[in-house]
Amino acid sequence: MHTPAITGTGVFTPDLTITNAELVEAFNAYADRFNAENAAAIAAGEVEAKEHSSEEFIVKASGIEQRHVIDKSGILDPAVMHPLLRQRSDDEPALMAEMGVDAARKALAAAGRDASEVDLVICAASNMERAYPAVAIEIQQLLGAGGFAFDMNVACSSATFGLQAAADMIRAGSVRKALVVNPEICSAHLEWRDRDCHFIFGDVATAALVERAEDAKGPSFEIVSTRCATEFSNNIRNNNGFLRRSRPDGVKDRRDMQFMQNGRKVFKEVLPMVSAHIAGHMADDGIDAGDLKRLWLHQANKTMNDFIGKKVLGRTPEPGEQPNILQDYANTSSAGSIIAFSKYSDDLQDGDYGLICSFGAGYSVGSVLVKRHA
Ligand code: CO8
Repeated sequence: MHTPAITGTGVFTPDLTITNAELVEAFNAYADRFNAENAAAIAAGEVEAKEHSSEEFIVKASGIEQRHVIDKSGILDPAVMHPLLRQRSDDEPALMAEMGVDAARKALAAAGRDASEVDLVICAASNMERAYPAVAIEIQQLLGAGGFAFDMNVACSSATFGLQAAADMIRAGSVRKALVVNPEICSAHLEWRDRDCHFIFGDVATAALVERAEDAKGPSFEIVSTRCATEFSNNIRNNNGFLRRSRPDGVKDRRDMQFMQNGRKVFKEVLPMVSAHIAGHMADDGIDAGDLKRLWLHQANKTMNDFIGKKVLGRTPEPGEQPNILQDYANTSSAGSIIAFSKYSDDLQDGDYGLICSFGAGYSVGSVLVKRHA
């Protein structure tokens, strides 16, 4: 058996940002337009009027201040309200592949490795822009990596589940160097016309290189252990899929083809699940709260993270112990905890322990216990 380690990470951040002020202005213009167009139906009680969104609510309920997006013009146009992304020919790189390759190259550079040394690419994300061929295989080809590649989807937990799969294969010896890539184009499956969720998501891509610990050229994070768990729930759901054409109702613009959630229920049900999951993982590995130097949590909601941090450490985390990036990136699904890990891990000292944890649709929760080797 071999010991796996994360030796490099990379983040692709789209240049464009949408502030809460821009988002709310566009949403409210859309709502006014919708209400004017549907005035008679609203007056007859057949259609519900759209209420305004508010910046204060967004910051208070989520902690999100802005989000990065691939396209901003369509999202902020009250007549469009979704990103406008150019149709690419089959000979061009897919958008997810392009974003993933950027993050992967940064992870390889951080580890001092060449893509030709990689023998596994996992593209782990909450939605794939096509059914097949796997986006991971395109990333493998664009990078010039060897071995094999496959896609996987566990929604917000895709990255940690991908890290577990890569770490287990490195342990067993079936691969030697694995890239886990998480391109998340959340803006394309978010319903920007729904004020309950229009502020939640942003776009990004992350990547992590996992190698045998003995191969690390510089500082690394040994993957001490991983733990994944799932429990079926309809509270976060997207019904888009290949059966769409076969549905007898013929409705093209169904609400359930985009992201849907019962946010309150998710909040209440996922919090205890995650806290118990982390506590169980740490207890089985003999790690006390006092041993844990950092928590890189899924970036969905600041209050949620404050609660989990307090529960896991048994006290309010010191600034920096549980870094949040959601104020700048919003929820980027599986990429969130990896952005936090990538940006806030260099200062850990030799022998320090930290824990990456994701949670979300499924429900799913994944944790990765790491140990710094400086
Ligand atoms: N502006 C003003 N008021 C608003 C707005 C708004 N934008 N939105 C809602 N309100 C109103 C509501 O209508 C409600 O009014 P009333 O009390 O009259 O009914 C009131 O404000 C309170 O609303 P909520 O109860 O919904 O507010 P919460 O405090 O619960 O906050 C959150 C809402 C932020 C959504 C919160 O519940 C939350 O964060 N929940 C957990 C969410 C979560 O972690 N989800 C995980 C999803 S991510 C995942 O798994 C990946 C899926 C795949 C990726 C998809 C990419 C698109």
